[in-house]
Amino acid sequence: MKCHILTLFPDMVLEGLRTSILGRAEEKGLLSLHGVNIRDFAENKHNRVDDAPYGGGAGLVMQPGPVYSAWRSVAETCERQPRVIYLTPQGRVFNQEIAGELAEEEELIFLCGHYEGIDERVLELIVTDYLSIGDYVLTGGELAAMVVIDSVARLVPGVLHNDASAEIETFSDSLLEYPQYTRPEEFMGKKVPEVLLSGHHGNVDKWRREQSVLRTARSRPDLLKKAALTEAEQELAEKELRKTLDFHGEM
Ligand code: 6GU
Repeated sequence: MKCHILTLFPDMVLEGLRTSILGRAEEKGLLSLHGVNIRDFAENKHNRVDDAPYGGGAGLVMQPGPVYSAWRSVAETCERQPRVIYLTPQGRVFNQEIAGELAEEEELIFLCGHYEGIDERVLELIVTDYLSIGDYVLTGGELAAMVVIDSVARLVPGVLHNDASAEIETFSDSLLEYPQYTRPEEFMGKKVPEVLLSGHHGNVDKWRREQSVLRTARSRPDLLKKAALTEAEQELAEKELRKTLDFHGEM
């Protein structure tokens, strides 16, 4: 998979993403990250790419020309025109399902805005997808692009050592992950749950599944609606849910 990132801060995005697993994926040729500095396409000798908003108001708006030229410089190297993802709080809220959908693409272009945003006309011309990473405001799209690229790239076959681990964990079945333990067997007086030391895989799986259900009921009960639970698991979840409600004095 090839990701082009159009941004005023390519080093921030590339250094962040290359620090760990994605850096190794790039060395293995499974992933290619390409930063494009929008400032390199400035149309004046001061390298300015922003100006005051028409109609007045606070802040600066990124001009359409440099953004369009930066996109063209990538698009003209592509046989098929890649989707162009603009990171903005106005977008559709990103989730694991969208990550899975984007992971199918061969090539993607991410556009990061700064200041008060980007001139609407160039967005209308080049953007295919508007994505937000949640209901809070960031100073720019770079951190959001890093979040999206990280979660998409780890779904590309071979990027994770263990392909199964991409599937087992949180959200693939609408349940949160179970707790994990490693050595030592006792830490600060706290013991590893006995069942995990038993070597009985059936019991271990059963315990982990219960923990997933309990955790989801406790912290993300909204996810339970989508989870495929057995009748026993549903009862377990409801019992835990009632406990939590009692605790918060809501019943
Ligand atoms: Cl995608 N961009 C910015 N600037 N802020 C955000 C966001 C994106 N998602 C949540 N907040």
